[in-house]
Amino acid sequence: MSVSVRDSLRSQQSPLIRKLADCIEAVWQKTLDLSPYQMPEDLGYVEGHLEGERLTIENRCYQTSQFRKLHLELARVGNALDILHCVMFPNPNYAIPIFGADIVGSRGTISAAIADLSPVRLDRSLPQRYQTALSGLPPVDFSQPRDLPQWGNIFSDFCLFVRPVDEREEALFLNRVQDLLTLHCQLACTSIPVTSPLELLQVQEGQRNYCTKQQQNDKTRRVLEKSFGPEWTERYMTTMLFDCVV
Ligand code: BLA
Repeated sequence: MSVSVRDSLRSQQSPLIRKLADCIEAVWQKTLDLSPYQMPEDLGYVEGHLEGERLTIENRCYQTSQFRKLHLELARVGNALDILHCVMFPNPNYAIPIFGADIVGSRGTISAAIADLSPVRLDRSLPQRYQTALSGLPPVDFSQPRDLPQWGNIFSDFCLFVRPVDEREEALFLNRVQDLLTLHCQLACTSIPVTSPLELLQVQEGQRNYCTKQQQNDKTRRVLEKSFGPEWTERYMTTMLFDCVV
């Protein structure tokens, strides 16, 4: 399936967001066999403005045999806030981590750039193949690392959460996410599905925990509630951003 690169919102966004969105789709297209994903009809393109500025959201979703949902979202609040959100939810019969990334930018600066391969195991460890591959990546150093919030105990020890201060750090972040993503797609494609009912349950529980914690991100919730109200936001966060299938 071919992926269109034409995108109205994307062309207006911060360079790092634009580049990462292009990069994510390019890696997906190169390494995975993408199929269409049926998203709720009214949630592909959304605009809202209850109070204050208009919030525009564009969603792209795909699926593959290893991933029940690949989700790339771009959002913009007025002319002030640019957001990229990406999550790759594995099918529950694959005991592989959840790739997630979020970038929040405002008027030319990026305040938050986060990317991780988050474990689904209860002990928060990554599969050995992932640990080995990730340990082989070159070290990265950012001048303004950020602290994770309390709900952020879902992330791995390899989680990157920074405020990139200049173009060099933005490029470093982009390169590192490209490495993480490429590595993940390659490892996912060669991973073997789990068959034991216990393992299946454990993966489901891990994915559910990931979604429940992400739904506690008040910063995301507040932005959405301002434009769409609490009910719509609850539905969006639990069906589109972090839906647990089980
Ligand atoms: C932070 N997310 C934020 C912030 C905003 C949003 C405004 C605060 C920025 C800052 O502290 O500088 C907003 N993010 C959004 C909105 C959407 C979105 C509106 O995705 C969607 C429409 N968040 C994710 C994913 C991860 C994630 C996949 O969606 C990680 C893989 C993490 N975002 C994340 C974290 C913070 C954040 C850890 C910091 C939260 C905090 O400091 O309290």
